[in-house]
Amino acid sequence: MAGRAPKLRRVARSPRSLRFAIVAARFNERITQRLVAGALQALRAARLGPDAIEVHWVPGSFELPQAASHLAATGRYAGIVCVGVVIRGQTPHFEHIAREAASGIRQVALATGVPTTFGLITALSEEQAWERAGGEVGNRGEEAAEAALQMAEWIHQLGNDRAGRPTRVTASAAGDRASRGHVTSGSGKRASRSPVRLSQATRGLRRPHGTR
Ligand code: DLZ
Repeated sequence: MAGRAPKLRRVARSPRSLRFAIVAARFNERITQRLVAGALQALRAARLGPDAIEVHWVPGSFELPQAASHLAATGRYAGIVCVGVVIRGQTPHFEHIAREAASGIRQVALATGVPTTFGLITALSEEQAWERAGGEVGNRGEEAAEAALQMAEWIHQLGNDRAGRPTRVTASAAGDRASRGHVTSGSGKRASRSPVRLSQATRGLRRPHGTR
């Protein structure tokens, strides 16, 4: 059985100030549209502001990392969701595109610090792709949007900026973080009011869901 991503119930920081981008590959566009719809549904469920979600289209999945990199460089986005559909053809093209898209998206996330998530379907057939675009095996776009929301919230709770630098370094900030349960006490126990959503998310990620 295929796995499902855990749902984020709500976003902790003022959601109206957050902006997310979806980058979508036009290749296999009818299926990708379903991934975009899934991603939009997840982001809208987080009650973001009215202009907080943008959709950018690129020719194919190979172009997703470059587009994500440009978007991340603007500094405007709390998260970027990449969606595309790569279906195995007669040649190794499929593998090159899938591999470059995956590693490029990871590089954007690591280099910029902006959560940039992988909502690609890599399928052996069109039928298998439809199953992962809102069919029996979930919606990879929706799951990638959930992941972007969770990562954006987690980075914010760490108190780091997107480049990984602490934004709040004063003693009061440290105390503030401790009181909200983001650090452990000297005894190694977690401070009393731990962030529920993050622990829920982490627990969900550890739960065995079977293989994809
Ligand atoms: C060329 C190509 C092929 C054969 N297959 C796919 C695919 O299954 N999914 C996809 O998103 N894009 C495909 N492309 C297009 C490439 O991603 C890219 O747009 C072109 O190679 C131009 O760089």
